[in-house]
Amino acid sequence: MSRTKLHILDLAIFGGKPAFDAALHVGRPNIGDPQALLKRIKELLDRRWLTNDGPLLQEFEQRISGLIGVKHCMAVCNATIGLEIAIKALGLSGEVIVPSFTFIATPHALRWHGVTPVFCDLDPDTHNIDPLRVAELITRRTSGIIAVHVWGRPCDVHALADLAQYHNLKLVFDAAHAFACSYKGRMIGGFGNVEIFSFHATKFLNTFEGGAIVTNNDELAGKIRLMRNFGFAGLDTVTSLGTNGKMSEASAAMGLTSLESLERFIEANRRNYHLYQRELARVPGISVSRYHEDEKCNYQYIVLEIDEAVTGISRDTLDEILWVENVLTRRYFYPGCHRMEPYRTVEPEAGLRLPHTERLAETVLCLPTGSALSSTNITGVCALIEFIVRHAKAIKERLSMKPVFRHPWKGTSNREPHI
Ligand code: T4K
Repeated sequence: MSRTKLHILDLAIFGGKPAFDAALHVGRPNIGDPQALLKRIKELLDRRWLTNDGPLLQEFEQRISGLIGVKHCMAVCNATIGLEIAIKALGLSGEVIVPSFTFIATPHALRWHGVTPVFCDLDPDTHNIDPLRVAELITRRTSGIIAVHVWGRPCDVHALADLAQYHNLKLVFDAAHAFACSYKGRMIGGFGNVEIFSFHATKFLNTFEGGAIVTNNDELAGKIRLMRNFGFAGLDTVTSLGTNGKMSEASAAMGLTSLESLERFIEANRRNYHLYQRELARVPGISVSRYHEDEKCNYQYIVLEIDEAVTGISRDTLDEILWVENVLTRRYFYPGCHRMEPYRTVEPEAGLRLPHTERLAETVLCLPTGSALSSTNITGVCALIEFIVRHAKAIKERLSMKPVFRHPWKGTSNREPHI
């Protein structure tokens, strides 16, 4: 249950009691059947086989391949290492075109390997990299494109594939958000040279930490398998450079258990999405980004776009007010990777050629969702947002007059308490 606000002084930012007693998080993990997980953990302990291509890992990889309809799945310890292995295996060098509107892992994986990420603007309707803008950035130094299926909504895969083929570029999809989603009826995972999923705790399907590299290319898959395990091709034979990208048996156990609840997780996210859509439809200036429901979606992000000219309140003020009410919204992917280090120093004016990215980074707000959230939580959050927008003018006036209660973790650090 949430506390109803009758007057703006009831808002926690002005000293009222927070709407929610316990924090509502974006990225609260979905947990499958704990008994099934514990059984698998007990069995793996009994087997004394904890990592290095164990039976649970093999089963997990087969399940993913079958589900996605892709030939090869190499599970990894996280998607960032997955990206790095893909970058090495494909021999990316020089410049690679990436969106700036993504999690910092995407450009960092390139830069970590001495490759320069060239930031590209997005399509404001889809939030994904715009193939027309990609085309303008291709130079003789370009070796590839890493596109991101932001929020699990597919990129313009065919246009990017045409571009990559015409210019002889490698094409990688950062599919961290897009497990169990489809593009034109085909599951994401089989496009480009390679795609990478994330199974981090905050993703709708998790392995605690983890990810997977998927491809239909036999030769590339062989290379990636070796690279994931230090380049070992036998007990004491190393045939290539490699790293430790292995997923543990405990993570695979979590993955298998999570997969058994996959449909339940998607259904919870779908319900939440529809409820948010319905409840927020009456709030002027706030729109919930839409999923294309003729495709398979995982609905794992609830993404608001806030039009301050209509709401009368900025995204950042709304975010700050909601935090003190215990609604821990997230400004993904503010301020845009091009405004973060080391990229900001390299190209301080990058924002000038990324107008859509800049606007979106200022207007997007992600709301809590997932199986841990009840429908009363959602109606409570929506009523709160409606109240704030309805009283935007008075709230802004009051905010300009008085010192306010700020969330203790806001401003100093972006980390929340472990609750
Ligand atoms: N590419 C893209 C496009 C990505 O979005 C990501 C990751 C990657 C690549 C790299 O994937 P991995 O290498 O991580 O597999 C979170 C996640 O840590 C990150 O995986 C994710 N994207 C990103 C979008 O979100 P933060 O910095 O926001 O995490 P944090 O710790 O602030 O947690 C987010 C929320 O989840 C908080 O409200 C707390 C809650 N939470 C978190 C954890 C870990 C829980 O309730 N329980 C938990 O166990 O990055």
